[in-house]
Amino acid sequence: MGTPVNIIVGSHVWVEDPEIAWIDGQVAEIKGSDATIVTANEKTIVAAISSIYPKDTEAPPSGVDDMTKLAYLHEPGVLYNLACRYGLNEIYTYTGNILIAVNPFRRLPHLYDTSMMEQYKGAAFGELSPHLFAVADTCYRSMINEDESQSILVSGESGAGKTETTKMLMRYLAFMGGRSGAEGRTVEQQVLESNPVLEAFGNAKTVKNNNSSRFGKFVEIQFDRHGKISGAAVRTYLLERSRVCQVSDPERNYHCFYMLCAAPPEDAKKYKLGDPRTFHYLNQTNCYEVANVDDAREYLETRKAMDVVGINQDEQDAIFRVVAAILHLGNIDFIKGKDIDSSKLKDEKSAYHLQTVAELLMCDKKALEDSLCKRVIVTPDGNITKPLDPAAATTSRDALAKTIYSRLFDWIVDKINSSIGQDPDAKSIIGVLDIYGFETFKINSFEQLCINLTNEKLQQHFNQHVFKMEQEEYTREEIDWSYVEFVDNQDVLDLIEKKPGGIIALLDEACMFPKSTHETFAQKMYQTYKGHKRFSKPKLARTDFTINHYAGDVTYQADQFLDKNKDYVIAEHQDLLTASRCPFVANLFPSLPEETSKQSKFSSIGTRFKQQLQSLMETLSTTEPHYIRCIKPNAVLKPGIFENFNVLNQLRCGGVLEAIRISCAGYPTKRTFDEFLDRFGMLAPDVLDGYEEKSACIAICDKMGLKGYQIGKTKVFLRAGQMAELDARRAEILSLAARRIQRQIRTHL
Ligand code: AOV
Ligand code: MG
Repeated sequence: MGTPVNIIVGSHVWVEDPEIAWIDGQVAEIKGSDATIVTANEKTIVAAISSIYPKDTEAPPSGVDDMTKLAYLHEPGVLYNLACRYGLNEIYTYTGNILIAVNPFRRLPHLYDTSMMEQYKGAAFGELSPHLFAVADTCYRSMINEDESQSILVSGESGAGKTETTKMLMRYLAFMGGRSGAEGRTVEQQVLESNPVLEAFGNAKTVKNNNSSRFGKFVEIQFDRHGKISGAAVRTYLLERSRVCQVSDPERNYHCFYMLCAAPPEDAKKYKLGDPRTFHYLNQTNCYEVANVDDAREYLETRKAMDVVGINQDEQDAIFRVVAAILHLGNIDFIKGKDIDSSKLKDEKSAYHLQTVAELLMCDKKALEDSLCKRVIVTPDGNITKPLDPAAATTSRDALAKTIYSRLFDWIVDKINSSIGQDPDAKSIIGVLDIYGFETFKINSFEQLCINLTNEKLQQHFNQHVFKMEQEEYTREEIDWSYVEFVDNQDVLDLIEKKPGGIIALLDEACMFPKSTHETFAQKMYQTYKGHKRFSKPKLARTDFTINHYAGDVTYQADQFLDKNKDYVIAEHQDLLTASRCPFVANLFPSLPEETSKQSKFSSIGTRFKQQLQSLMETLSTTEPHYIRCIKPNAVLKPGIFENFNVLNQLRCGGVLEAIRISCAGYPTKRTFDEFLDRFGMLAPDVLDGYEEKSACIAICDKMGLKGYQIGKTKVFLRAGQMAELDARRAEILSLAARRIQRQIRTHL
């Protein structure tokens, strides 16, 4: 960000504060490179001049609706502006054409009703208050007018409001592209109703969000040549599988499990369900309810949404039968069997649940039991059956539950796609991306690496876009921008995904080599990336490694990387379910070609994810992007609380500060000739008469000795710090004038 060069005694400035990040104050004294500042709460702070920023004393108290209107574009200015607006319930703010949305954590129904949509329809961007409808409308109109596909990229951390934003965007697009008066199940209704269906199976209550999406989603809405919605496709990314068998307080498993337990008695009875507290996959945590959510009602709503989306009664039945089977599966326990290292069912209860699972999945009970507690080993001399000990049998049980659940989820996504239908002749698309933001926890594993890779990719896309927009403005104004540079994050991307040599490639190699352990994998990384700018080994670490991401350092634990990267269905499980008498279940496990089935060939989750991302980026590159950055103002999920440090960190992770840095590398301050003269005409009153606007601006800049500024066709472009320089001169003149007046008053007295 720009270095403020001109700070003088009396300047209003922002200075760092350990409690609220930035505090405003006034410079009382300057000594060498330090300034003494008296802050708003009457503390005296000495700080290096290079670490303080000028404060715009003329900024409106209610903030500005576009950050680029700030006289000083810097971190404290941006933060303070957002905080002011949030206090007034203005949750949306632009930074150029990026929309920043701060989660209100309270319902604001008037903000999203039909009359609001009517208002934004066709309104010029920036004419009305910032709003996600304005972004959606711009998107829709550009698609129609410029005949170009569009995308809206929504990002932010968990609970920031991405999914709510996405749903509202889709509503607006359905409003614009729907067929008024159309009867029955319209494409746009199906598109909208796909949301509750996906949420029932892919969302869960977490520490961070009561309705957290545990998968990424890209919805591609297709439009015909009349601008009407003609089809849609949903792509999903990396559903969190571990949640199916492993949850901890205060989180829950996927919503659908609780819904089904709360279903009307005839349904619950059909699936032999009841109190969720009786199921191991649900009772590892004490959390069964979500505030303001009625699972019984959600069940009926989900069924209704499934109807709209085109999942028929039989299919719905089968889906919930599979969900119920997973719950019963989790209640099958094992104890030591007769033979060494073998296992058997623990008790009558386990036998009952085994029986129930077999009934629900319509498979053979004995075959189910064998698939859980035995393995067939292929040897050159034929197959040998090896028993599993109770711990291994339990792992096998959980693996089966996870596999079935993730296949079920994929089936639902495919079904939604085929039922809504794709329009092969679509003229253009609008894509909406709702994907997990940058993550850094105490313990970061393989999932975080994939998530953060996604964010690195999107960040690169974002930077290139911001940079391009900036350059376009310079070109439009016909100014020279040849020396504006920006740092790319290609080196981090290479570190993670380059083939060969990247982390994912090394991981795949380790997974294919039977003797590898997470230790050998870590050693290999330490050797390969020794001295890499973006990679480091924490002191004393044996398997941890740190990546220097654009949003900061993240230390990953390599412990479970190998396991988590391996995607295979255990052959016994595959065989069991392929043979199910229920066509729905059998269909989830289509039989594999002979040679792959027995060897349970390794397939890499990391590599598949990388390819999915690649294909997403290719799609995005054919569209004109629009960005929405969601911000979670506090960690307690309550209205009215704005935590400065927390927000700053998100502005950093969401690339907002980076976007500002990029624009600061060029000409962060742009003022039309008019605005410029209004503010600074007083610096050279003589030039105001006679000169036309443009020459007057040049005359003022030259008189003030500015170097490197540029004059465009309609605007003055100032380098970082030059605005402060001019303001300081202005303040000087104003205070001189004030003193002169005071003197005059005194002499007259
Ligand atoms: P996320 O999608 O970003 O998190 P959500 O969109 O689920 O976050 O939002 C979290 C919660 O914040 C919602 O359930 C609402 O209660 C509230 N909320 C968000 N946006 C609004 C809004 N515009 N108006 C009112 N309330 C809102 V995650 O999927 O966890 O990454 O994984
Ligand atoms: Mg979400």
